[in-house]
Amino acid sequence: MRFTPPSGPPITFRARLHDARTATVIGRLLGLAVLVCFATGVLSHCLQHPPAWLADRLPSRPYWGYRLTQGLHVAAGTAAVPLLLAKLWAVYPRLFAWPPVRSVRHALERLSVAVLVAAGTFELFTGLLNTVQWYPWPFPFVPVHYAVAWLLLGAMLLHVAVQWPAIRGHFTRRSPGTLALPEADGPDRRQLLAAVAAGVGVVTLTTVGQSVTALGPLELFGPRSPAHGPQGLPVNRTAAAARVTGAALADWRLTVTGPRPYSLTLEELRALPQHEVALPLACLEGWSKSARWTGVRVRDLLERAGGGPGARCRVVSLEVAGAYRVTEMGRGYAQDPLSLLALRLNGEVLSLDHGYPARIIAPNRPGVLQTKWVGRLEVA
Ligand SMILES: Nc1nc2c(c(=O)[nH]1)N[C@H]1C(S)=C(S)[C@@H](COP(=O)(O)O)O[C@H]1N2
Ligand SMILES: [Mo]
Repeated sequence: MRFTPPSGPPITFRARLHDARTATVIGRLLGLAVLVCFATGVLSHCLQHPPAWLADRLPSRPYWGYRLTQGLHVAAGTAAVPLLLAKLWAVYPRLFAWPPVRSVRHALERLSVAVLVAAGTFELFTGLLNTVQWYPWPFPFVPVHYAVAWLLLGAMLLHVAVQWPAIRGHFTRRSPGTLALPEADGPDRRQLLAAVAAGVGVVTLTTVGQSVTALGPLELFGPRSPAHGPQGLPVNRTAAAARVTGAALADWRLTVTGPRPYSLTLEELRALPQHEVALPLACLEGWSKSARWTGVRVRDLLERAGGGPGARCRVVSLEVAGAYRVTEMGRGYAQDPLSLLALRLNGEVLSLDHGYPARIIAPNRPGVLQTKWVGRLEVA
């Protein structure tokens, strides 16, 4: 490819590795990763902020569903980082094509590429920093990451539509476009793709241990590794950060409001029928870990307050302020026998950081909704 700047000698890029075939091979993997991130991200968003008509229909099974989809979300996003870098590298000579704008169609095409690159970089960058719990920006992560995802999807679909002739010509080894390339380009491309594959492999293996317990030993990002933290579980928000102190808990009672409101001391709660479940805690930042929880079924507590078989509830934490102080529990979750107001974790009384004296644990749910330091349940 040749680029003639307005002044000075022309620059020639070697076509090999900056050709359409390389861009297509990397692009379709990147596209796949983006689609996986998009689908799992929209799902995660629906579980956290369901529209009213959906709230009571959300399925609480399979109990490992969110652990799987959010693990995929973060793994696909992480793998997309080396893919995006390789893709940009493969196509960057085109950014210097001259003249910069040849027609209205060409101008639109370049604009869509600019949006695509910006949105893609933004999503991967913010997502990656989110997985290490670092928020060095002035906007709220979740709504902005979600909104830009739609922009990215739109720009990607437009890009595929505009580039369709080139993509189709290079999609498979037998595509007519491929045959026109010099034989000598083959080994170079294979080396490049092997390097990209190695990059994807390394970032995946060193991060996926945060949700695939068997690969935990390969995890390189210790602070978030599920092996760390009291009682074998990491802690995102500590009791100190939530300003839940021993003093506030001294005369703790669980209040349940509804047609027949009541309140219970911790002793009285412990005297109710206890159930043990094995459920994962799956944080949307990417780590997840299964644990044994013991406590009282949410549906039993709601029933006692006069909530019928279709009862749902609102969960209110003792936490003074915070995005997850109040959470909603739709009917599907509230009535699932696996949903507990847990008092014990892995055989021990909950530690303060894990939500002592009582916390919610329910199947197929984002970690942000597994409310800690529960003070009140409101039957609706
Ligand atoms: N009240 C309250 N509960 C909360 C949170 C919170 O900020 N406040 N954080 C949630 C998040 S984001 C996660 S991932 C889990 C983590 O639970 P753990 O700290 O016991 O591992 O708790 C959830 N429960
Ligand atoms: Mo979380």
